[in-house]
This record gives sequence, structure tokens and C-alpha cells, in this order.
Amino acid sequence: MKLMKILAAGTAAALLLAAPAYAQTRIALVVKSLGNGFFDAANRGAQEAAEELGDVEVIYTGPTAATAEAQIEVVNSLIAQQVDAIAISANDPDALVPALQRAMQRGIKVVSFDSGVAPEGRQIHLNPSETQLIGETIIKLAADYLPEGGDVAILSAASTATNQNAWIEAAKAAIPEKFPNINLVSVVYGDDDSVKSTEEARGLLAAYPELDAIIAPTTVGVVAAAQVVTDQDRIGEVNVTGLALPSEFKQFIDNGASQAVALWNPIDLGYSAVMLANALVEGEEAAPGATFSIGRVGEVTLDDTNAAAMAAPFQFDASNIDEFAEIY
Ligand code: RAM
Repeated sequence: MKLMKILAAGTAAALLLAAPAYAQTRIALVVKSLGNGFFDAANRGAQEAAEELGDVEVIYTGPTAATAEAQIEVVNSLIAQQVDAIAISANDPDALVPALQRAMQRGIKVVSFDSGVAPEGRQIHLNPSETQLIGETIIKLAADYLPEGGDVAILSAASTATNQNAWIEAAKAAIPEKFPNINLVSVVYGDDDSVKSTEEARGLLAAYPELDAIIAPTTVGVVAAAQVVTDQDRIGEVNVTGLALPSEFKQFIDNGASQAVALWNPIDLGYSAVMLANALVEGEEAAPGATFSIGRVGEVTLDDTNAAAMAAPFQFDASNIDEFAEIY
């Protein structure tokens, strides 16, 4: 009897610890695809926000492949579960709008972060940084190591990804004026899938034997490209750069496949997305000019499309990648 009681008490305590049964607010963090270290880091920040808020549970979810169709299924299931809010990094700006509108009609608050949804499909969008600045940064990262200019190719994520497409547009716009001796020869899509990204990187090296740099504005693509350059003994000929998670990419700064890459803090991004979603659940109104607190990260003010941007991207090279690889 006594043993049963102890067991029962133990089970109850374990349940309390495992699932915050007291959580009043359930916020789903829907990512482009699971198994991506960038989103795992964002989830660390999201869980941190939940802990800090106390009565919030963050459900980390997403499809196995980075497609809008698969994300729609995830959203539909979250509507059925009646979560309080969805914070989503979208694989397509438009395809998710009907599902997310259904969510909003049922009182679910919707925030997009990282990769946006069109304004009619969400209440707030949180950019990691200004789009134009990211676009210029990814070209500059290549141009800095090509003083005479040269041929570069872009290896992107999904061809419909809102964020990468916006950055590539901004990069193309910056080239004629700011980087006139950089020649963009091709843009290919690896779908944030390691296998497809590897094939596309190999294809670029085969199609453009004189290629000077591969720019991959995706943490998945940049690792695949650097691995291909390493495997094909092209280190020193083709510089791989773009947006990389230091913990995954350090080996390619160390072996010289890359001179430098950039990124923002993905932990802060996930943390801030949850703070914004929670503010909407608590009744704050999203409107142009409104200012929202994002806890320890500070605050953001919404622009005329209810979007906001966080800090400038940060550059990583041999001088600092060790330090950042320990963090994310
Ligand atoms: C990948 C994803 C994500 C993007 C980063 C830089 O992890 O495509 O959306 O922000 O790269």
C-alpha cells in the first residue's frame, strides 16, 4: 500500500515535470523541416521563452521535408488540437495562407518568423534582420575574397522559400551598383535537404569549372557545398560562403573551404517569436507602429505590413568561429 502511494506520488510528480499540465497557453513553433540544426537552436530559444513566461508550453513541430504542402498538414492538425498560437517559418509565402486564415478564424494567433507568410495569413512577421542588408551581406562575403571580381553561384533552399527568395532578390539588386565585378552565373535550389543540396553543389562545379564562389544562404546548403568542395579537392579555388550555423560549419573554416560566413542568433530568433505569439494571446494588438517587448532581447516596432526586423547579421571567420560554435 505504502509502496503504491509512493509510486502514485512519483508518477504524478513525473507527469507534472514532463508535461506542464498547468500551462494555460500552448504555442506551436512550426519550422520549415525537422532535423535542421538552425531550427533546433531556434527551439532552444523558444523553450527558454516558455520557461521564462511560466504558463506557456512550446510545441516544436514541422514536416520531415521542407514543403508547404507538408506544413499545411501540420497546421491543420494544430487547429484540431486548438493550440493558442502558431509561430511558423514558412516554405511558401502564399500556399499556407488559407490554412493559417482558418486558424485565425478559430481564434488562434499567428506569427511568422524567419521565413514569412503573406500579410493576410499572419498577424506579425519577425525577420531576423533587414532583408536588404542580408542580401548585400551574402554578396559581400564572396566579394571580400575576390578583389579582382569573379563568377559566383547561389545554392538556395526551397525554390518557394520566402526568406531566401527575398534575400536573393536583394542580392541581385545590390550587384550592379555595389559589386560590379561580381558575376552571378546561376541560382539553384537544394530544398534544405542535404542530399539534394549536395547534388546541386556538384552540378554547379561541373557546369562552371571556373566558378570562384558558391554562396549558400541556407545553413543546410552551405554545409553541403563546403563538403563537396572539400571532397573534390577544390579548396582554395572555390570559396564557399553564405549563412551558416557556426557549430555545424566550423570544420570548413578550419579546413579552408570557406573564408567567412554570417548569421544572426537563432536562439534569440526562436525566443522572440514565442514572446510575440504570447503577447498576441494575452490580447496585445498587432498594428503598424505598435511596439512589442521581446523579453531579454529588447523590443520591436511593427512596420506598415506588421513586420519587424531584429539585429544585423554577424560575421564568422577563423578569428571567432570557435567561440560561436560553442553557443549555436
Ligand atoms: C536554413 C533555413 C532557414 C534560414 C537559415 C539561414 O536553416 O532555410 O530558414 O534562415 O538556413
